[in-house]
Amino acid sequence: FTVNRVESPPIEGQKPGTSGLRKKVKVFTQPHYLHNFVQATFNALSLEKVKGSTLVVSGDGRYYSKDAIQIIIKMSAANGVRRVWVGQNGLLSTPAVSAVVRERVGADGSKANGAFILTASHNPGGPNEDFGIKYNMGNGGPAPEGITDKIFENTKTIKEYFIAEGLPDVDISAIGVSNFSGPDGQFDVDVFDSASDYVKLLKSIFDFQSIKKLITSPQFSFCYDALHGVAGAYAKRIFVEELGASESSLLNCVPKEDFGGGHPDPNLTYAKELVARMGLGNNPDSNPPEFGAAADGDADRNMILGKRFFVTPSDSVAIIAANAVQAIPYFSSGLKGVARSMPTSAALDVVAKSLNLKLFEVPTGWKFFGNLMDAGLCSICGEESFGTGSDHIREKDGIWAVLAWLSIIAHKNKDNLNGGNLVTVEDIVKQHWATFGRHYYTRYDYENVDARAAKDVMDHLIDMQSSIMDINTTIKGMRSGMVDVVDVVGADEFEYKDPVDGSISKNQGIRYLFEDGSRLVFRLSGTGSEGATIRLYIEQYEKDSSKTGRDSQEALAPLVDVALKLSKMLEFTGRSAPTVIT
Ligand code: VG1
Ligand code: CO
Repeated sequence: FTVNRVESPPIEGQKPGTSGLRKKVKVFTQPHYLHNFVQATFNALSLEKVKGSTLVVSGDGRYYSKDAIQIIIKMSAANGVRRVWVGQNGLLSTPAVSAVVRERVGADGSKANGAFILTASHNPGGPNEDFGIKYNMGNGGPAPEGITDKIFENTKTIKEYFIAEGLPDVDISAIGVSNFSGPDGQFDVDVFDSASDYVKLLKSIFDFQSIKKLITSPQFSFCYDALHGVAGAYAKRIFVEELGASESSLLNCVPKEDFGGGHPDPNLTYAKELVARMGLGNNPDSNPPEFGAAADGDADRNMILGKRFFVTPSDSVAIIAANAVQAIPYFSSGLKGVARSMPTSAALDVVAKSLNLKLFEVPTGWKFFGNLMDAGLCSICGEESFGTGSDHIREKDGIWAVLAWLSIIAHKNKDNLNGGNLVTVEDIVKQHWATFGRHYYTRYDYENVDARAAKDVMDHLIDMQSSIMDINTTIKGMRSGMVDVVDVVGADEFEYKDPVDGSISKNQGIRYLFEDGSRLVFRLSGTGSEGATIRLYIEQYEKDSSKTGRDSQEALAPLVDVALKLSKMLEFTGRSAPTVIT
């Protein structure tokens, strides 16, 4: 092949968000749009580093992925990349990409230097929906802000990109290596099995035998919903072939370009089928399984459910941390530390305190956990947004979280699987609350709000922060005679200083902190592709074990009321109710 230099002026709006660049497919398919972003990334990494490198290119298989992969292969070849690794059919979950970057060794002994992940995660897919791309570094984690800022700067000044001419489309459905030669010498495309490296890694972390014993025991029943995302490419291999689950326990496990028309977000609103199967929501099944879980489009998120029981993600990470050393072989020699994103509830903090572990509070987005893990400061981390993971890779990991839960259930029932009463998911969570107290938690999302109105809400919330006294007067006024909401004692915008490299990230969410540890957090989403999404996070701690069994929406109602009035949500946005409650 030869190298073609294509003149291409900057295209507006290519700023990577919380997790890469996500836009409507129609935006991505504009001439030069994807090309400019890919070249801007190569330029940000520096062309010397790109030359001779090995790159992984794959994703959740959503619409436009196949075309995008061929474009990125050709641009890689033209920019001097030595080899591109592609998961079969272009499929690799986000955690599997991270595992492949860290663990896979090519037939010629090569290791990967980085990866383009093609996903818009939990956003819907299809010709009228979303596509996305993000770059991960040699540690297998998302590019840090220093790099994503540089990419964005480059997209604003770009003049040209390079693309191979005379390089045929590579058949990504067939495993094997194709060799080509260009001006810089040889260029290879290596299409490999999407699951094997990842499965091998998971088997080195968990005790598959004890999980299998649980799954195949008559007291237990299991269900997994991939919402037609890429988790389906792993579910059969792991849950059925390795762990003995029946095929009928897998729901929506065939990956589809449009996720079957659904919204591949594992929460109580969008994972309707699983929710019903687990005996929750409208039309609940009458005989639900003991355990259910779901994943998002790129399989880095997880929702954990018990029989008629929902585990909040903030509780989930706390419970995994509290039980990891006993239940998961990978952690048997102890945890290095734990971390959560700022809006995630402090349930993990209470566990950290009792286990005498370091706890880190980082901004939203997995990229902030990577430095802590690379520095050996953190073993387990999580976000309230259904993201949980550990330092086995540098992304959150949906299937890892499911295996962590299965390990804990197996451990709690190890002497119990011959006919005793199963210790259930609900038992485990309630026992946890009894020991550590409960953090009532809910998140309200206002999706697709007018961008101006969203900014007004935020500006108003920041303005008010100048006087705590006024805030408290306002709250007392709106709840006259009620004593269920205590005083605000602090209000700020969250700012993070990375303890490893000292970098500072500002404006990471508006916080109102109450005397009893309750919190209201407001932030704008950085993963949407249209308009703005306001996220409101509400949390209240209850130590008294006689009061930890309430319905969470009911328990939080007074605080929700304060949040909505304080932010003037209805006045600014015209929304009387959120789009999604989790
Ligand atoms: C959301 C979540 C955040 C998560 C991010 C990427 O970001 O809140 O916790 O890390 O999505 O997850 P935002 O900026 O929209 O709040 V994924 O599974 O979309 O890669
Ligand atoms: Co995701």
